[in-house]
Amino acid sequence: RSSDSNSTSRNDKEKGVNVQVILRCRPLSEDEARIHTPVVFGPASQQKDLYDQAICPIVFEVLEGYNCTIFAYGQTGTGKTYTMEGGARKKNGEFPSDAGVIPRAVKQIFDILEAQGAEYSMKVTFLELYNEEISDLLAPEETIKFVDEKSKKSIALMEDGKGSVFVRGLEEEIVSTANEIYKILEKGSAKRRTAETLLNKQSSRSHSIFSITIHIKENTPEGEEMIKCGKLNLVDLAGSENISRSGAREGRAREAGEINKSLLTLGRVINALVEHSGHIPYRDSKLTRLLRDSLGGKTKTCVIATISPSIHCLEETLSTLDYAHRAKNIKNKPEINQK
Ligand code: ADP
Ligand code: ZZD
Repeated sequence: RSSDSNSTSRNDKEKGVNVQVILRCRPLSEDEARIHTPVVFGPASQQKDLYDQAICPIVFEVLEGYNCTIFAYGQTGTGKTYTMEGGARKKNGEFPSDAGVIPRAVKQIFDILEAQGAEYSMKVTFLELYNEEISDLLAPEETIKFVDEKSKKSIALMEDGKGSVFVRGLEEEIVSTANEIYKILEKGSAKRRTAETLLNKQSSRSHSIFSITIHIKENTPEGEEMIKCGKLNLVDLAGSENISRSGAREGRAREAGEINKSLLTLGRVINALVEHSGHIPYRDSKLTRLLRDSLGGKTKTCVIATISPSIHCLEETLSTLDYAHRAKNIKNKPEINQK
């Protein structure tokens, strides 16, 4: 190209031009596809693909009596809520094709229990953690307005003396059908939105935890009665954008008070676990106290890291991949709960 027809070329000579780098991912070979358990779901993957291939086996384990936790981690706007909740419920009662992990897990649990003709009982909780404060998304209507004064006192993290943490005062709803849970989710979502508006919350900074506990009665071949208990925690984390790879991001984010203590501590707990440090700082945040057993404990844990394909998000994407890669090295020791 001639230099006078292109004004950048002079600039190019002075400032230099970056090497262009292109990344291309080929499809799986036939051999690879045969033994493949996918860990990367591309932009064209559907909610059903991710669920059937990665989440379905986890739900089976919950019904066998394991505690399991699924985290969604990533920058705001990359699809955490889409992955966990998905598209809204249809007015005609039809199951949405873009339903996410939570409604699909609920459906699968009831489908299996009904097919087995199992004797079971089930309860759910739904909470939000914002700025180190817990809100009960299932608490009766009135309390939301006083979330700052009242429920702060009634909701508290307590230790049971055996190292387990529970939320005192948290509403536990007993449920017996999938539809009941969908209604509860609807109620919880509405409440979350009200609280967000009322208290001027930025939703990308909150964590939500939806938990299902299932007790299943079974008879051993010896004719003895046995109770298996499984718990599934579904966690939609706050946006990871203000957490850098080294920990807290300096500068603007810090000044703006945007550092999310729980998310920051989660990262530190993961680092401490994979580096086998003596001290694991579980107690430094509510999130890590609540989910302690999912991080190096007896719970089976899965992290879904969500990323954007855009070049503008590259730095955050690398940070998320790095985080996911570290989380992969955590070793838990799952145990079946049975009595
Ligand atoms: P986050 O919870 O991480 O902030 P959202 O779940 O709100 O992100 O997703 C941001 C936007 O991108 C939403 O409009 C959502 O519907 C869309 N989206 C996210 N992931 C997908 C996906 N895998 N397929 C189609 N749309 C998606
Ligand atoms: N992501 C949708 C909610 C939203 O933000 O509106 S989808 C699923 C899990 C946790 C909370 C809500 C839901 C969701 C829903 C939709 C509409 C009203 C309430 C709840 C949902 C989707 C399909 C089946 C059941 C619930």
